[in-house]
Amino acid sequence: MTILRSVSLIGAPTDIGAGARGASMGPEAMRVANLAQTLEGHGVEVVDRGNLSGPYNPWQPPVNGYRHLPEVTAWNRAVHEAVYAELQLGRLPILLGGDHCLGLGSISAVARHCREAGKKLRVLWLDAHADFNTSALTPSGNIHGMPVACLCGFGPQELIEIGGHVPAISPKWVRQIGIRSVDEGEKRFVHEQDLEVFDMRYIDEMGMRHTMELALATLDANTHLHVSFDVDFLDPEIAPGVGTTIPGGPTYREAQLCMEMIADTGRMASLDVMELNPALDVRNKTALLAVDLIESLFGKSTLMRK
Ligand code: HAR
Ligand code: MN
Ligand code: MN
Ligand code: MN
Repeated sequence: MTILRSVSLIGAPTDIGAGARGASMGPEAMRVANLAQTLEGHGVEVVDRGNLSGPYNPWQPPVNGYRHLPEVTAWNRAVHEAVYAELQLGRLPILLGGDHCLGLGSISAVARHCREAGKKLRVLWLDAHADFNTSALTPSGNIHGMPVACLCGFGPQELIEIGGHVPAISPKWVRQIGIRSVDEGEKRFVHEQDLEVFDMRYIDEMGMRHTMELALATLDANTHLHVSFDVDFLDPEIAPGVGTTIPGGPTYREAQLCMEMIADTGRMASLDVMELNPALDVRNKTALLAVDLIESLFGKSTLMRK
């Protein structure tokens, strides 16, 4: 196992791409839930780089199918540079969102790093949503519903070119897990682009173990594994602190197994923790749960293994 043991926390306190306010408080809630200290307890060296800054949320309606496109672009540029810098230092960046539009800045940086280092990339997208909308398909204009499409080259020029290479990634590198809310047009586009989606129906029928075996298959020593964890992946009964709760998500045990199987690969080299919304949480329980699951991602398990 070669889990990177030097982690950098990067806070991105904004809800610029979301449909509800409050994800801007996510990074601080993760700190209050003792993320750094908890990882240190597992032998991980942690540096907290503090928070990035960017434009405030003007809370405007969509323009040509996008809400806050200039502000979303500025935030994603800041995230891209910060994540890229940590990867160049050989560290494992944990992006603390912030809404999921910032997955674009983060993953474009990971893709750039991999391109330059001659590495393969696998992206695990843990989410209730496919986040594969375009300006023509979106019902809301909220850009947190679009980052996967933008990464694959479908979106406004200023967003798709953030990593300097269009498209930043191929849909073939992505595995989506936990999906249970996809808009009508988005659904057609997911099929057209042949995204590999393990939706909740699949997890119900085949189980989380089989799902993760497939999602993690064919990783090799030269693969960089990026995990983009949208907290609304989890069932809202256990994780109410998100802006877009969708019932019927993974249980506590299913989520733990998912994280433990990722840890077992030893390949995770970057992580996003997105959409945590403390304004909607109950006594910070969703942040505490996220910390608990991140511990498992870093190899905590009930008993000693191997
Ligand atoms: N699909 C819906 C839209 O585009 C909702 C997207 C919500 N996305 C997130 N992140 N919360 O996954 O508006
Ligand atoms: Mn590297
Ligand atoms: Mn998402
Ligand atoms: Mn989501």
